[in-house]
Amino acid sequence: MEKELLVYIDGKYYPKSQAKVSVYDHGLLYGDGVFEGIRAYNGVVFRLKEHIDRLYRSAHTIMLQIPVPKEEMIKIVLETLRKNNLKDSYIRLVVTRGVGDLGLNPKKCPKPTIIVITDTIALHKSEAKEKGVTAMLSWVKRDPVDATTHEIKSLNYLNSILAKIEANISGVDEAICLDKNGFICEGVAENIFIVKKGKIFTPPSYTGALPGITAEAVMQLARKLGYEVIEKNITPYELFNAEEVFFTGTAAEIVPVREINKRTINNGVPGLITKKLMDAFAKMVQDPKEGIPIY
Ligand code: PXG
Repeated sequence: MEKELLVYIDGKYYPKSQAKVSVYDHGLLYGDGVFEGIRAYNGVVFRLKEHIDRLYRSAHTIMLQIPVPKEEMIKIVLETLRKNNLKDSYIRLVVTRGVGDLGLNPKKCPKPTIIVITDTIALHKSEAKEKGVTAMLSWVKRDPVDATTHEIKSLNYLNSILAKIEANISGVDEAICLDKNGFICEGVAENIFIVKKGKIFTPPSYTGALPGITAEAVMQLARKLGYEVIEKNITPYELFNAEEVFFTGTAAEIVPVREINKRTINNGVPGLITKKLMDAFAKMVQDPKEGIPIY
């Protein structure tokens, strides 16, 4: 039998089938917690420091005191990967408010729960990357910046899940959320970019989008390749008429969008700039300088 993956919970390692948290954990009861989705490529954890920084910013915003310093958290992630002999991996780092009673007051939770899941990830190129995906604008507005904003990578993902359900029942691959003013915000777990007259545009974080680590890397790559990248409000009209549209995210990497609400983008094929960025990104993630080595 294949050996079970080990999961880190609060200083101990448990086989996947026995990796459990209390039903009194406020991460479960109230979605009170923060997380990161991270990837390792060929023995290097891509932009791990940036992910850890973002985790601590999310925690700081919700006044969750992570009980270990950042350097220790990096060590925990690397150690979990080593325990599982992983070189290419999907890493899920979760810090919940911890165990409390059946009231939402976080004061009742003395100790946050730290969970590190490192699992395998399929690396082969999917059809989505070659042909592009279909998407729709969802009726579900992104949580506003003066509420449970997605700038915080919290355990509250119902906003994204509602949008994803709409995509599922409509038979398209992905959903795109608008902000409360009607501007384009982001995909359910991806940032969004459009190309217009050779320039690249993406919504600013004040639409309530997560400041994506892949998006940041892609903006750096695009500028290096000589493209202008501009953060500005994007209307649905601009999206429908864009020359190219693509998503970025840790899980998605870069994915071209070929159709939105039945409007074809770029004749339904991935655009040139999108493809250039996909190639550059595929090289970037293999660069040891872009992350922290596991071994
Ligand atoms: N927006 C939102 C709302 C996200 O959740 C992104 C943008 C892209 O950010 P990064 O930093 O990944 O480029 C995300 C990322 C999962 C999973 O398992 C979710 C994300 C990333 C990885 C895994 O659901 N969300």
